[in-house]
Formats: sequence, C-alpha cells, structure tokens
Amino acid sequence: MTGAVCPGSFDPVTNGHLDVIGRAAAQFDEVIVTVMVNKSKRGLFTVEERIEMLEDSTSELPNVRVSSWHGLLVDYAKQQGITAIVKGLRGANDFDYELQMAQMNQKLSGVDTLFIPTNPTYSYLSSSLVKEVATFGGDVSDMLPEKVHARLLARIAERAA
Ligand code: COD
Repeated sequence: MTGAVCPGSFDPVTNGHLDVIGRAAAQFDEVIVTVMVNKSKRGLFTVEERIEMLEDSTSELPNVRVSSWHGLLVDYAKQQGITAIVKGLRGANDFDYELQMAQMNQKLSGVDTLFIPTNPTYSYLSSSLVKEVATFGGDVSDMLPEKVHARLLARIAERAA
C-alpha cells in the first residue's frame, strides 16, 4: 500500500491546497493531510478548526484522512510508516524553500518529497493573501470552499468587533 503525507498550516484550507490533495489522492492509496502545529505562530483558526474544515472539504475523497502533528514532520511520517511527503509548488520562491526542506528531510530520515506543480488556476493563491484580501473586504469567495469562506468572514467579523 502506498501512502503520502500532505503537510501544511492550512489556516485556512484553500482551493489551491484542495487541488494538490485531490491530485495526491489519485496517485497514492492513502493520503494523510497533516496540520503542522507551530506554537510560536498564532493562526486565525485553531488547529481543531482547521482540521474540521479540512475534513469537511475532503469528505468526498475516501482515501484521505486528516491529522495534526507537533514536531518534526519526518518523525510523524516514520510513526505512520509513510515514506513520501507531497507538497505543492507555486513558483520559484516555493521551490527554493521547499528544496532545502526536502533535502533536510531526506537526510534526516530517508523520507522523500514529491512535488505537484500548482494548477495555474490557483497559482496565485495562499492562505495568508486570502486572509489579507478578505480582511479589507475583497471578494475571495471563489478561492475557498463555500463553508470555509463563510467561517473566514465570520472570524474576521468577530475579530473586528
Ligand atoms: N497551489 C499549490 N500548492 C499550494 C498552494 C496553491 N495555491 N497553496 C499552498 N500550497 C502548498 C504549499 O506550497 C505547501 O506545500 C502546502 O500547500 C501547505 O501550504 P501552507 O501555506 O498551508 O503551509 P506552510 O507552507 O506554512 O507549511 C510549512 C510546513 C508546516 C509544512 C513546514 O514548515 C514543515 O514541514 N514544518 C514541520 C516542522 C519540520 O519538520 N521542520 C523541519 C523542516 S526541514
């Protein structure tokens, strides 16, 4: 059985993430989408909320499950018996950063990283840009699943109150 882990912050999940997750799910028997916990970085959504949104958004992909992890990604991959990490690549900036992490992860553990080139429809998309645009009232409704969009607008309104 082949398995891969798709890690990220997913704060919140976007259609760009979902495109990569769906394409990974078509290549592997099992895909574990893992919310990496970074205690020094406060997100807009809690880890539990991000998991809920990911579970809801991937519910039609039977070979995808969602988890979270605090610590080194390769330790999680080893614990799960998984030998591949899947990442999306949007451009040269992603590549420079991701190559270094991929090489470090390989050196640490033998776990390899496979890259999926972004779908051009989503190449400009990132969670941070979506949050910034939405905070200033821009329309991001076609960049996120409908329920995630509604939760994003609600959270921004809560924070502004
Ligand atoms: N199209 C394609 N891919 C996309 C898009 C898009 N529009 N948007 C995001 N992605 C990809 C990103 O390139 C990334 O691969 C993934 O989706 C997740 O993106 P984010 O923004 O949610 O998450 P990041 O980039 O903040 O996540 C970084 C990690 C948490 C994965 C990384 O820091 C990590 O692995 N940390 C764990 C600790 C560790 O092991 N550190 C040592 C590393 S050597």
